[in-house]
Amino acid sequence: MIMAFMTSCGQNTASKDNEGDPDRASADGGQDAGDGETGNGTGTPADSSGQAGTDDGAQGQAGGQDAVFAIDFEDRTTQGFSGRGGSEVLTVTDEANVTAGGGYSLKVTNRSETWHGPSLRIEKYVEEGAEYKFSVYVRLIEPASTQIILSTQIGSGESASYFNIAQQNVSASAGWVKLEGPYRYVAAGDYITIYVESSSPNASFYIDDVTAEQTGKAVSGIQTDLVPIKDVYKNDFLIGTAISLQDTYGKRLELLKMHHDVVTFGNEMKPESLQRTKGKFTFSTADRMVENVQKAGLRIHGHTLVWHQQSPMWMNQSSKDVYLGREEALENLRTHIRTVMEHFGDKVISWDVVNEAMNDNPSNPEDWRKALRKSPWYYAIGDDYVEQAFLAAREVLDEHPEWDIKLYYNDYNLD
Ligand SMILES: [Ca+2]
Repeated sequence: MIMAFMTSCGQNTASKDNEGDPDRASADGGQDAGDGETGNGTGTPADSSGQAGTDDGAQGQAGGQDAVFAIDFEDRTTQGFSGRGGSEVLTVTDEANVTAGGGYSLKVTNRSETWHGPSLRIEKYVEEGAEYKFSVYVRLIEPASTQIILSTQIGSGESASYFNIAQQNVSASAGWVKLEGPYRYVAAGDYITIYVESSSPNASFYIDDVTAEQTGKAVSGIQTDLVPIKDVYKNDFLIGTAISLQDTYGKRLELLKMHHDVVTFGNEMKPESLQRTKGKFTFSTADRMVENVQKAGLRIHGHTLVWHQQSPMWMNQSSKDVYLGREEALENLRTHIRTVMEHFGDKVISWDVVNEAMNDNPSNPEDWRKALRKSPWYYAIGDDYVEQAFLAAREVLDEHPEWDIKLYYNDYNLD
């Protein structure tokens, strides 16, 4: 069976404590880097102060009458921003500024997790169904470079969803860099934030001129006078796409159902989503998605049982760069695979058993051992961890001959 998965621009999925969906981040890496270098949309203090002499300073960076908010820290308060993790230190400072005619920005220090960063509650600004364009200027202090991500969180606790709005590789020497992107709030609610995080857990940075403007009204319905994509290819392969919780409701679900045969979850079945703490499985969000899409008649491809990212450290490490022994790591691997597969049973038609175990563009693809990514699983178990994962998954299937589930290895950039 062949499945074609399509992802749509601007719908990167992000997890709370990861640099977004690394599947997507990898694929988009070149493009992101390009954005940062073209100068298109990026700003520098010189650019902004240059405009200050002629523009009305009150207009700020918001740009136009659709502005929802424009935050510049010129009142010397944090203007509603708070630390996402609670331990971050947010300081309004005159050390840096990007606002035309202004002098202050928000300095973010003492981060210790990738998902830490300044966060702003915005639910009072968000109209369900409408699209907004967000932008923020970021100036990296340290390390020398990292990926900075502007994201939005919808909902809180276990039902929260996370989406990347914009992401860019930023260097400290680049000065102020503008991150900008759109997001349409198909589902809203009583807890929505935008926040800035980074792939380096300890990065410090300034932010300034945080703006939002409404760029699109609520969508009234889906276009139904089209031939569904799944019908066009019904004799060739299944049509699938990656989704998150909010795609399993309302018009988004109608659109999914119209064009697709199968879906996979961007983050909600990844190891850190299902077993962040050893022995404590958290299936509630994934279960809700399974129920919603199955009611709509969609099939599900499970993603992913074993991966080197978005997996909790306890699975294969005792501390940073210290790896568990082979037997302990194997037991963790097998327990996770078995528990997850038995939980979802034949609600899925297939699983990505192992994801992205190979290096990008390996120099000698003939030598698969040397091409293996030096990941925590590799260090803890050895170069047969991929095989061991498939054996563990096969064992579960052998105990359930009534299930018709295919096992896949998933990767990219191996041509
Ligand atoms: Ca400012």
